[in-house]
Amino acid sequence: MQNPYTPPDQTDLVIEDLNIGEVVDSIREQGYAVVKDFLSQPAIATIRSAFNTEVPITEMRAIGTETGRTWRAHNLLAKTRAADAVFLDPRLRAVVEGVIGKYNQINVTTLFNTLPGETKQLLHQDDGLWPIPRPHPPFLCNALIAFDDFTKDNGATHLVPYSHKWTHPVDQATESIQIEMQSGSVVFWEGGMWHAGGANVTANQERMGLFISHQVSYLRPQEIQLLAIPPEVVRSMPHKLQRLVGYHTFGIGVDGRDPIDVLGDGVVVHPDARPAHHWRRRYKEDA
Ligand SMILES: O=C(O)CCC(=O)C(=O)O
Repeated sequence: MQNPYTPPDQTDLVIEDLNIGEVVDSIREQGYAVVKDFLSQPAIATIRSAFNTEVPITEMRAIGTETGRTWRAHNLLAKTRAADAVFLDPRLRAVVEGVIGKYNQINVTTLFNTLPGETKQLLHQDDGLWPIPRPHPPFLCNALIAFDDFTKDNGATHLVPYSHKWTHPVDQATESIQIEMQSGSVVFWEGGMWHAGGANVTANQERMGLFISHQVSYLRPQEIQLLAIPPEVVRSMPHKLQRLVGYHTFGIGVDGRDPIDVLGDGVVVHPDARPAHHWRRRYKEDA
């Protein structure tokens, strides 16, 4: 029997003119892929406006930086519905499925704003949080969508191609490439890829991006979606998004019930369950 976590073959899959097989192959082989014009400018403008008004943002030190020039907002699905369509975009869904398999869920959702004066981050691997010996199959698939143009000067992401297959830690001086891309484009990378946010050496150009990380559904997410998004907010989400934030059965579900039904009625006890003395009595009566 095939392992259900094995990603499907998407060689011939094309969605909205995007050759999913090529993107997935590139992520699996070289560790990353860039898709130009993934979001249209009107879509970017709408989401940006919602992010500016609905989503509080705060200073958060990025890995290896001390300047306070990185602003972030985490847990976006709890705060706005403006980007739901991005999470459900069939191209994103297919790429994630191609890299880590169909049983996947959301790991982290973040707005990154790298401000002028920010320094380069340390090279790191996002999947290093889970202490799984390398080499291992891909279990994390990341996407960073450019809201501003990403340039070498304003902090375009550094990637070390092919490093997702390495089993040794890298030296911080390891050569990297910077992913320059225009607003609306996306860079995907496999979770084992060594990468770093770049330095923003401009005087006045912010570098805003939407980061979406997915993982296999049997791992604990870095940002616990089940806790971070209040149930009343989850109830207002599209059904597919509810599944993606963790309301999926895992083994037996919740007392045999689908977690989405439990979300709906709050009942966490199986309808046939009774206190033990009830069953003992029945058992004795039957004997
Ligand atoms: O902002 C980027 O380009 C990458 C950010 C990143 O890897 C991080 O903050 O951990």
